[in-house]
Amino acid sequence: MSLYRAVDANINRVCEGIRVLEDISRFHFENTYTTKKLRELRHEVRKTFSSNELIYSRDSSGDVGRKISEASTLDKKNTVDDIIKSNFKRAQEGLRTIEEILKILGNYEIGKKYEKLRFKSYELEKEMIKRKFIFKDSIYAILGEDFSNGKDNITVIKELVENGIKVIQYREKNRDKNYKINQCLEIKKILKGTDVTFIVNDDIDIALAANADGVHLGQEDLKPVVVRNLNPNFIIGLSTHNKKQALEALELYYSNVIDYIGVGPMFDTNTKKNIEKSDGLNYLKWVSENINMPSVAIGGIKEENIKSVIENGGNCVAMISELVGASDITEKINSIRNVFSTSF
Ligand code: 3NM
Repeated sequence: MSLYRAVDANINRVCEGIRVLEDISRFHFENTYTTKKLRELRHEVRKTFSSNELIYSRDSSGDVGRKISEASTLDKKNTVDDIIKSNFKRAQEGLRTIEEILKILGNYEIGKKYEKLRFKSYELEKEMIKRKFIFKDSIYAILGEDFSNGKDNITVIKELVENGIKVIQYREKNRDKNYKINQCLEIKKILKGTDVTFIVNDDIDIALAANADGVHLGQEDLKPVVVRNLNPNFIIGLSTHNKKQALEALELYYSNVIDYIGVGPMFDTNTKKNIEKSDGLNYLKWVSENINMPSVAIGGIKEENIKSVIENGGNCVAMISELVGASDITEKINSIRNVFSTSF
């Protein structure tokens, strides 16, 4: 009987932990995918084992752990990350207890089901940490030596990191693979120990070899699902230029194939060759109202027009020439941040 009490207490503990994560995912990150997955997990934890023994054994006022827990300050947390980590830990430890006890109470198969749920929670933890990347900052920087006034990518990336840029994409259209892989390996060394997300444009082989955090794909590149199968942990971005592509992308997001979309071009740009036209700011506005997934506006974005991007629903802007081509990158980043902080 007393062991059923531990199972009952732990089912509640696990569900409470998952509920906290669900709310962070829903209200803080506004991430439909992880919110849905967490809710499913919580329901499974509740319904996988139900027995009258659980109700009969319940005695929370006589619980010896309660006084210890009320007096403890070990549950003090400072950041959202702390809350995420500790609640996953709480859920996983609780699932482990449930699993072990059920196995010795003649419910071996159900214990195995809880074991599976514990593994699911490890996967979700990775997802949740990975998927919040796009919300870390409003600026998504893209490298390109053809646009950086003679500076090489290594020099530029150091300046970007020093100025707190959190997402950086490597995009070189006119270099050979060896040049690119060597630069990406060097960039990975520079980024070691930082919380900067490193994305490689188009080249899956280079992204894999350099152990990048993800890849950004165009509509003509390898299909996102193929890339997802190559690496379940990649952050995968996809460029979109019209409503049809955005709706297709949303399906891919819901099925966990891609993580975010590029929305563009917003304005005229000479940076990308053979660019597919879009309805610019109108397209962005439609995306912000209809496509519930992380997105980043791109194409011809400059300090002077960022305000109009924000007014049309953009909350993250990707830039090449305006950033890497700036005569003073630090000053440029500060001015752009200033537009953001005065526009919301
Ligand atoms: N993709 P700049 S526009 C790489 O619309 C790229 O998908 C676009 O460079 C798209 O900031 C673009 O210098 C070029 O205009 C962005």
